[in-house]
Amino acid sequence: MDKAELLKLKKGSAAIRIQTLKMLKWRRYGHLGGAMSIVELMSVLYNKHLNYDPKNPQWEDRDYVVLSKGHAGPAWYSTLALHGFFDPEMLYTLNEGGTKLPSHPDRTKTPGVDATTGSLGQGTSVAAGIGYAFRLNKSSQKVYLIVGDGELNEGQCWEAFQFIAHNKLNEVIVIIDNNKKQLDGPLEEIINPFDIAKKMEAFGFYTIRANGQDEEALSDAIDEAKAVKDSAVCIVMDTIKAQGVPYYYDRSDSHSPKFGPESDAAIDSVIAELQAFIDENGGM
Ligand SMILES: Cc1ncc(C[n+]2csc(CCOP(=O)(O)OP(=O)(O)O)c2C)c(N)n1
Ligand SMILES: [Mg+2]
Repeated sequence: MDKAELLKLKKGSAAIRIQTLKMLKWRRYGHLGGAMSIVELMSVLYNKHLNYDPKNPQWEDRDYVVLSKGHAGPAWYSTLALHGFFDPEMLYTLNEGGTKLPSHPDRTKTPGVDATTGSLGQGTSVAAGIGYAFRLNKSSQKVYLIVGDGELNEGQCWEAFQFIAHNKLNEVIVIIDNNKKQLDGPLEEIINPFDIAKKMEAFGFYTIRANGQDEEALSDAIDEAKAVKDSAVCIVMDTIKAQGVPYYYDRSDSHSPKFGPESDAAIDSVIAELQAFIDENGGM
């Protein structure tokens, strides 16, 4: 990847992280941990890999995104706003009565959202159905399915994965956010998923591992996934819960904190650093 393209992706991640943190801080609570770990992925998808038209979100030939770990909605909303789907001011209605931005995505409310999610597991079946429709239509569209590692506790994921693998449904690009934690602690302590990549391989997936903090590695993994023929395909993305906000790395409330003076200061310093990075590199 050339330097200019990589810089665009990195600035894109910085802008999404800033916007998401500002929105959550304004709301005073929210799913910070799982939103932060998909920021780089969102930048790589919306700045490079997805086919979409923000002025026509229902464009027939678009690629789809299914955020099965729906609680990470705020990172997706920031991404959609920054990419022209709606006015960024709308972000400051997150979770309010009557909002178009409920904490978990709703396809009937938000431009750019194609699947209603939040009840973990269900998005996997929705994406399998969308991918199968692409297959029946002989379409080259893709659906990017983003699944949490804790979400894999849901049996429905494995039913959908069997269907995807059986049909060699490479229209679905399964991306597992392996941030090693779920709502109330480390996966290993709650329900150990063991080796997720090996499991996906055993289920019949061509499986790629990628560093989910590294835009270039993620983009290469998506290129590799798109090129796979005659097999289901999965990217296991290695991330950190609350990625980019070190204050939360060792805290037990990283999943969905309520903010106070100490966390406000930590978040403000992350925002300032990221904004300086953008400004030093020619702005957005
Ligand atoms: C069916 C269902 N059960 C429980 C929940 C409550 N819940 C929301 S997020 C979460 C943890 C998810 O962990 P993970 O998939 O690892 O998400 P991430 O670490 O990316 O935030 C749980 C249990 C839910 N949303 N849906
Ligand atoms: Mg997790």
